[in-house]
Amino acid sequence: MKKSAFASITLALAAPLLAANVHAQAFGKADDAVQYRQGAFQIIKAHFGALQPVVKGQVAYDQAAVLADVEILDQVSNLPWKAFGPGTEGGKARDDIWLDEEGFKAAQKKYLDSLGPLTAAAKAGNLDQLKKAFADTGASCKACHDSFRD
Ligand code: ASC
Repeated sequence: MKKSAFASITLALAAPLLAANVHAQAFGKADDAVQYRQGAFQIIKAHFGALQPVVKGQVAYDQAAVLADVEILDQVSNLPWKAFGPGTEGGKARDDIWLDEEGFKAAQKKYLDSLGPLTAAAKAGNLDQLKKAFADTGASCKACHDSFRD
């Protein structure tokens, strides 16, 4: 084998490993990526969960408080996805995340898209609208968990 061919085959084989390494590098190590995304989901859970007693009518509807929670959701919901890079398997993540990247992306999009109506409802101060949007967002959480989380 010619030296150049050997070099390009070596590079082709090593490239995915390098990519994984570079990605993990952004978080120091793979476990940092797992902790990062779990941390983001904890924040999401806390602020989505805070809406639950409101839509169930267990606490008084406070438009400003709801909007504050939803605005945090809007921000933090952008964070976890880039921490699912190659070589970051672990936590409760199923391998399907890496085997079905399109499906995982579609599930992310469904969730992120659901935040539009949730935000609109929170801004409008309309509790009925909020209930509907909350249910839709919750359904998108569940759908993703059912397919991609252990
Ligand atoms: C939550 C939460 C989830 C979702 C999901 C919706 O409040 O922590 O994981 O809603 O249970 O079905």
